Amino acid sequence: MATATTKAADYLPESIQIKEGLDHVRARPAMYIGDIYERGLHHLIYEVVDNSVDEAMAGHCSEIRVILSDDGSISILDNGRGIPVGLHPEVGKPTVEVCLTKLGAGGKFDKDSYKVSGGLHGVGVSCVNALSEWLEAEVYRDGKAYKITFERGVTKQELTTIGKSDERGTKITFLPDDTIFKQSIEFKYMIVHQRLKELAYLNAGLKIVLTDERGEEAKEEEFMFPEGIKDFVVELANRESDKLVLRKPIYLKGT
Ligand code: 0RA
Repeated sequence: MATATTKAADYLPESIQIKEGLDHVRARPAMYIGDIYERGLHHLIYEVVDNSVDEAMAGHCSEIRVILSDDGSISILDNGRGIPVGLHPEVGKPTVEVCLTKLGAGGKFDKDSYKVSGGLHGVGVSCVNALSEWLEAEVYRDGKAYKITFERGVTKQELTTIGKSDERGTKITFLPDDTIFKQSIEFKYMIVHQRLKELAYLNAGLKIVLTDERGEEAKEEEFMFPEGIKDFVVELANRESDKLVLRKPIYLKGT
């Protein structure tokens, strides 16, 4: 499909590979997100949130916000460094565009960075993009706000500066593609709640806020555990306090 923004870069081998990658995700979605039902639908969220958690584990992000919106879309915001916007040397496009379109480009390119990936995770935010009717990314860094938009993984509006900003971070908003998912594309509050709370327990001190703007009255919950896994053990103990053997959990830390 020719668009007004078609460029020479679109015909480079890198760009053709990107197109083939996204086509494969859409042809075989379950290979990437596990299934095309409720589990796979929610996997899209985890994929995006995991990138923000990585940024937190690298010590650059203290807060993640997840917002369920009335139109069925979801936004994931973090106060990390913001996905880089400069031109990617190999692809010749902004790095944020490469992260969101190239399979396996994921969040960071430095291999040493601490990643939460494992099992099905870490297939990358480009999979989420490919399986979304639309996706928008906003990056706040270097005193500016940038925005890029996609439809079913294909760049719709190239990266542009949308204004000045003193903020720092990344916001990703997407609407899952209902032609991919076999059942409802409605996110379930309790599924998201459970996952975000677990992530907060696993990342001591990280603040995760979940807001549900759908329906009559908005709902908001905040998860932040100063002592992380230790707080989790205390919560588990309190659930079955009658069977407690030890009052206080034994905590050991090392590498
Ligand atoms: C690549 C490099 C850098 C940050 C990120 C990716 C990054 C990715 C995501 C995805 C969601 N939130 C994110 N925040 C950051 C480091 C860039 C630098 O050195 O400034």
